[in-house]
Amino acid sequence: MLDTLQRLRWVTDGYAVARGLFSVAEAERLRDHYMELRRRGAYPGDAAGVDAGDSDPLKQYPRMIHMHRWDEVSRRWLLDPRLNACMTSLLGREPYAVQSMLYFKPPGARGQALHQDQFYLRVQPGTCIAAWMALEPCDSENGCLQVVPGTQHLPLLCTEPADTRVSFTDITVPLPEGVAPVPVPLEPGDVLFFNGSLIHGSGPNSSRDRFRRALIGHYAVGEAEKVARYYHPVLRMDGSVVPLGVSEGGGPCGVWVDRDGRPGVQLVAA
Ligand SMILES: O=C(O)CCC(=O)C(=O)O
Repeated sequence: MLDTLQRLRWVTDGYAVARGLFSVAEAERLRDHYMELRRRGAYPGDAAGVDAGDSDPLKQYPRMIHMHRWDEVSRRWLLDPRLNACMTSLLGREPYAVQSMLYFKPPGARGQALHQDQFYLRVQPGTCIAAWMALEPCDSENGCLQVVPGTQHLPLLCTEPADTRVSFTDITVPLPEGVAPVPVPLEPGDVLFFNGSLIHGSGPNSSRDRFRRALIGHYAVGEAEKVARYYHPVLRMDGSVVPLGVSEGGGPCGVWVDRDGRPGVQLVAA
């Protein structure tokens, strides 16, 4: 579970790590399960069609999305009482489950440029939370997640084009000078929880022969009334459907400005 230091980190830095929340054996079983699913073919929600002959490793092993809608193993993981207990202790209330994702990130695969999850989920009021579980050792070499501590209080920043040589997504958010993301190395079964406004992303997998498989759940805070259409149906942690409204994108976004020598964010029309 989450110790005192991690709870404090959630408040000050916007993320927390639950070491060994799942056993190594559970992580390995999940890893083998998704490799077998991927081997068998394509599924609704895949980020791209599987193309074993493509030179892009991400086309050979595309991300799986929303597997919990058709795979019982994924559904059980997304609603697992251990994830619920950690998030409830951080948020003071049970969250709602809205998305599952599996990143295979084979050797040579690009990462995902810095972003804020709320840009996509648009949870209102409040925010979203991610539970990012390592299915094998994740470190800087194979492209572990990187976070920018303390950015959980920022509004949504205006996006810019990303460098698609190192990112499979084509937008990113800028950081002010002197601010850099920090890697969060994890062991199999460790779960990183992070706030939906926290700036995060990952670099390429530069290892020669190591995958970087991660199972990710996205959740909305329990006081949420709306979430973007793509994330419906919304589930309570007991698996029942909760009828939330649909939120729209758009509205102002933040740009970095100098405030007496320190970086601050000013909202501008998008
Ligand atoms: O696993 C990664 O490399 C990126 C995942 C991510 O940024 C997310 O789930 O929001």
